[in-house]
Amino acid sequence: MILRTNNCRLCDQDIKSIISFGKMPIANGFIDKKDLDSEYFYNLEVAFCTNCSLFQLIEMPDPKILFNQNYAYHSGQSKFMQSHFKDIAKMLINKYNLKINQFCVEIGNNDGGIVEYLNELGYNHLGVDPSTNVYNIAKSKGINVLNDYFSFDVAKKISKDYKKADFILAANALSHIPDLQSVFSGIENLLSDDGIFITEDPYLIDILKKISYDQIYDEHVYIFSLTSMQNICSKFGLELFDVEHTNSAGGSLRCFIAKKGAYNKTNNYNFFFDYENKLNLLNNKIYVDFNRSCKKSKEELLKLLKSLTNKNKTICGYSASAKNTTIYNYCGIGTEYIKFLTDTTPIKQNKLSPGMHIPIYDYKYFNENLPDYCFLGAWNLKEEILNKEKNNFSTKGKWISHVPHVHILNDTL
Ligand code: JHZ
Ligand code: SAH
Repeated sequence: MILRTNNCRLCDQDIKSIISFGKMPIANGFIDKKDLDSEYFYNLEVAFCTNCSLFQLIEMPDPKILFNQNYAYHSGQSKFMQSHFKDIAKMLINKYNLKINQFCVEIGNNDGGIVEYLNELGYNHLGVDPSTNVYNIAKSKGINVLNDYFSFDVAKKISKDYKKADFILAANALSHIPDLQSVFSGIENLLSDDGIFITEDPYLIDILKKISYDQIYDEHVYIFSLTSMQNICSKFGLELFDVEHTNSAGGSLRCFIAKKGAYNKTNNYNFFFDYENKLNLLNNKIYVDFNRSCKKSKEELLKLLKSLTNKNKTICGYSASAKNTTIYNYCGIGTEYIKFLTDTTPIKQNKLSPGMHIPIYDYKYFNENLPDYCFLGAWNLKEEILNKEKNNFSTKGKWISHVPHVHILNDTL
């Protein structure tokens, strides 16, 4: 089933379409050859609300099609994400003086998450994730987990079965839940009177400035800014009072939210508020420029891949990230340019990439078939990957990245 909206999913006002990426498969829908006939497609198109500025998908598949027993993204595959989650746990302990009897709930903790570290340190916690395969991995680590979609009803049940939460946490999860009414009224219900909800997702301004249009795909039904997040909170008796910019997921906004009036707004909040006001997120211009830049990025990537292929250079994609599904399908990049993708996640291996059907192999295959060029599919993990490859692929071949513009690393095009 496809969830389509013609009005803002928050305030029901007019939305303005920004860019249509065309027919798109499920971003994490890595597929077996035998299932190709039943591959699922929807129309990937983004819009912004002319009233509250919320950047959102017009169409998306039902979350049950995306998040289930076969969910392919496992955060445990990245050391960077692990240390990022550890840092959030440390922040709760050092900045907020987290006490052993306080209760932390994480929405979308996947195969571990922030609660993995809270569990190791003996703190009272609960993770909530609907994808059964990653839920099982988290459970096997001894983490307290609930296999469900966080919603108003689930929040009420947690309040009843456990207690009100002192902290609710989410990383790359809130932007994945279309029903804002249910999720935010659930947060308001579950949060204690002086509790804090800390959530981080890719930041709209990073995406617009880095032309990282690959962050736009079915799972990211919303791409938040401080402005749109505050507009959401204000409808549910909540208030955003502090923000931090983090380098996770290619540039994210970490939002600190509480019951209205519970905390004073910080200098950081005021700084980002002024910054976004100057950018004017209700003005079409910034999105028209983005649309033009996306088209240019597509043309330049195709031009580079064509010219390397004409010179008989071999190219592979390093990682089979969800983001790459948007790039490969929007640009029309298949095996004529990219021979294979390599990814460390077992569930993605020996399958085909969504839509363009590029084969995905493990690291051993990559090592035995080192190409001349690697497209850095997980550019957000550039440091971790380049460090891992400095004595391997990087000694033989070159890296291609499209962020913030198409280039070969350390080369001028
Ligand atoms: P990576 C996913 O996006 C989906 P993706 C989701 N919607 C989201 O918001 C973010 O995550 C948080 C592999 N890898 O992080 C592992 C290697 O092969 O860019 C991953 O499959 N070798 C929830 O999929 C992929 O790369 C390595 O050495 O765009 C990275 O995916 C390393 C470090 C990773 O997220
Ligand atoms: N927090 C991790 C995982 C992000 S993947 C990280 O930052 O790496 C997004 C996760 O959100 C998936 O595990 C998915 O199953 C989960 N998710 C999707 N909808 C959800 C919902 N309604 N409630 C809780 N989790 C949800």
